[in-house]
Amino acid sequence: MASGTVLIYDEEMTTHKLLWSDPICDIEVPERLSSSYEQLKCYHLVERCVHVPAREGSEEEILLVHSSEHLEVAKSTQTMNEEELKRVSENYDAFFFHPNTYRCARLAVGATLQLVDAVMSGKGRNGMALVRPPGHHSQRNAANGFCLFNNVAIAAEYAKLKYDLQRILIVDWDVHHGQGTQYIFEEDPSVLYFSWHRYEHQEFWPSLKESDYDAVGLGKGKGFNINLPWNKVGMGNSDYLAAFFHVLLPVAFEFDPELVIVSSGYDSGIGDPEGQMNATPEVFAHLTHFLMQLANGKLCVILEGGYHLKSLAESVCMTVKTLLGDPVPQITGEMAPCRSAVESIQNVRAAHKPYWKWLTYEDTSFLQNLSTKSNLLKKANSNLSTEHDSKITNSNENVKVERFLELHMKSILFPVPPIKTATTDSTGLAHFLPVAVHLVKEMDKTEIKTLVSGFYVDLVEDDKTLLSLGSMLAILDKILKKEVRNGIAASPTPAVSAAVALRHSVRFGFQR
Ligand code: X5A
Ligand code: ZN
Repeated sequence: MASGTVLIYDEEMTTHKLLWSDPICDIEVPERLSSSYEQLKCYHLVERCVHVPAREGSEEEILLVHSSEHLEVAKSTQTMNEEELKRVSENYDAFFFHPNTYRCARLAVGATLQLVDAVMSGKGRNGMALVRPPGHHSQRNAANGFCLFNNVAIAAEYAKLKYDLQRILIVDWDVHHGQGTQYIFEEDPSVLYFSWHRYEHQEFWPSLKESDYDAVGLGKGKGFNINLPWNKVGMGNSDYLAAFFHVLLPVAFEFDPELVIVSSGYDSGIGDPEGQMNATPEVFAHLTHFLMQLANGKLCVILEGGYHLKSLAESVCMTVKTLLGDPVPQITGEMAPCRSAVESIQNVRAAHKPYWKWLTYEDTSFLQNLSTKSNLLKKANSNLSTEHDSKITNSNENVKVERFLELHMKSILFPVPPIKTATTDSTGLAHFLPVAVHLVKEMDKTEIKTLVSGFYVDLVEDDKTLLSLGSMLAILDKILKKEVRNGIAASPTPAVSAAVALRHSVRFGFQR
């Protein structure tokens, strides 16, 4: 049974870099990878993962998606000088070649396939691959938007072939439309592609008509391409969660994928210069957690964009932490999607109603009402936020996202108000606890005897055991009354009392 979380990272992918000045491409820097990995180390997440080495994707694997012409052009750049590299790069919309780009792109493909193999073979339950260059803009015959080979698309074709999969879900939460991935699977009903993206009524790059909600797929693939265009910047946690609740998750559960692959761009997170969105790192923990409920947990997360180094790194950590099974942090703040988000969600739901019965069954009249109510009514019902997260960024242009995240992550990871922990010892244990401690009184010995005499006949004569039992039962009582979440009992015979308490929690606890 697969249990671990796989992490794939190869420092060599930091050698791909921009050699000349280009204000469009200069955000795609090697530090995106190295600083994310450093932050994973900082949170002690690296040591909790199963490490699988990257490898080069083979030519044959790249040709699953790309033309041999495209492969040959990419290959030919290995021996070029700067001037030649610049000239080839200019043939594409937002791409740069470095002499080691081809090697890095092959490692990015190979790392992605290694992750698919690890998850499909059961070496790991799920995992993440930190790769550069990214992939989702790359097309059969073209580099585009910092992407040379479409790592995720190749992985989907590879998984279909090698593991005979019939249904793969690709979730693209990068802030850009992965038009490359859309083109590759447009007619393919075995790959369900979902992408949300900054669109602004086609104003935002790549400014394509086919990024809108009415591009639902072609031929046999109709219904298997889902575009959720954001027509305003500043989308936040509530907008992303609403998109998951009301669009992606109903469809995904009906589709019932055998494998989920995430085109995991974090330029949809707060502070990103491209996305201009407001979602905080912990929302990615929730998105990850939802997707872990599909495909028996077989989830492969592949890095795409993300250009605010701090925001990117924290969001990567949130994702890996969740893959490892840690509890997801609470989301605070405005919990209603904004008007523009609701409109987009309604549009994509309407476009896909012919293809997915779960969209028909869900009653979303409440969303309809929200989008037509007056501002006053909306405020009164506190249903819908008309403005985005004003508390976080809108009020002050000069807000430093980095500073904000520094404080924010502390409050997320050590939430207040704290979970209450009980203890029966006032001196020894209190300093271990991060939160306020409630003292509980030991129970009366005869009381305990009466309680346990039915099944622990041989134990109840021992005084120490009775004391331990008393401590444990007192805490158990608090837990059952929901006054505390957990507790520590001071006890002369810890092993005995723990064992007895466990058995008691089974006997009594769940009968109340
Ligand atoms: C992978 C990714 C963005 C390209 C933006 C070009 N690409 N203006 O985020
Ligand atoms: Zn992006």
